Amino acid sequence: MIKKAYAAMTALCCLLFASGSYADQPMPWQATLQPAATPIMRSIHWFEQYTLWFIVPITLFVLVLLIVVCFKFRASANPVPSKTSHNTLIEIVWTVGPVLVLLFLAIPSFTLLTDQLTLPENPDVTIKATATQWQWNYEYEGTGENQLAFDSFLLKDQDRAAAGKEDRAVYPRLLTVDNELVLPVNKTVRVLVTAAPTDVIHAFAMPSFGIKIDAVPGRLNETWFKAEREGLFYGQCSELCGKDHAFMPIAIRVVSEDKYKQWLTTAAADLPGAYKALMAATDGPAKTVDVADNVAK
Ligand SMILES: [Cu+2]
Repeated sequence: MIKKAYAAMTALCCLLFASGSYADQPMPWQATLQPAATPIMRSIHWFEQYTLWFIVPITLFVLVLLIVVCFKFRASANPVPSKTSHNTLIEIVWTVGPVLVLLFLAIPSFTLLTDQLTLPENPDVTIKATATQWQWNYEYEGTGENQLAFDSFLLKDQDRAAAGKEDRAVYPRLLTVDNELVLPVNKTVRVLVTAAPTDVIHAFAMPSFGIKIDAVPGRLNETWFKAEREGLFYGQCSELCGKDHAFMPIAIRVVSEDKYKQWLTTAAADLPGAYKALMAATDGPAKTVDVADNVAK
């Protein structure tokens, strides 16, 4: 029931956001999680709300107890304190109560963790993200001429015009990159994450997808996601990695499978050209309609 209501709210949020020129990114004064774009993130939204049903009443209950004790048992009102040291009933209640609460939290929590960490058997696309101080390198699965790999840097202000990324609502400061990761919608994507051999630890994180995983030199971590709507999604390196840690954003452009395939074929030979063609096809009014359609389905 709560899950359904929450899914409806999330869908409504997506519709509202889809009506303007908007990419999935942090908003000013945002206090909640970003709208979900994957089933895992939807579960995280649900789990957050579910946990609050325990946290809020318990916090209020403890607060009330403290206030009652402060007034009822203060020295002036209660000069001779009770010397009771044991009460079997109370001890059973305060042991069994927390055990039950922890069980109710642990079971959905471990289920969610297992879903997050269990890689789907046959991913549709595999990519590798390698972090270096301070940029990301993305490699697409493939060999020979189809091999595609490129660096993704924070886009400098002076390069915005040339890249066609002057609309700061869609291409925000400190989150916009020169080369986005382009991936198909409704497909399972496996992400291999590591850092360059002599580098430091970074982390690959995409809030709307509910993924965050360390990029460790000499070690290959795996995660996965299935984006359910098209759009431009922003994340950041999430492990303090040095002076430019705040300047190595992650941008993922989720597009239809056709557009993805077109981009992939062109990108190996002409990366800037492939982005230009893709942006012409996805940015502007066309994108707004696409996203709204997706949510409606
Ligand atoms: Cu980093």
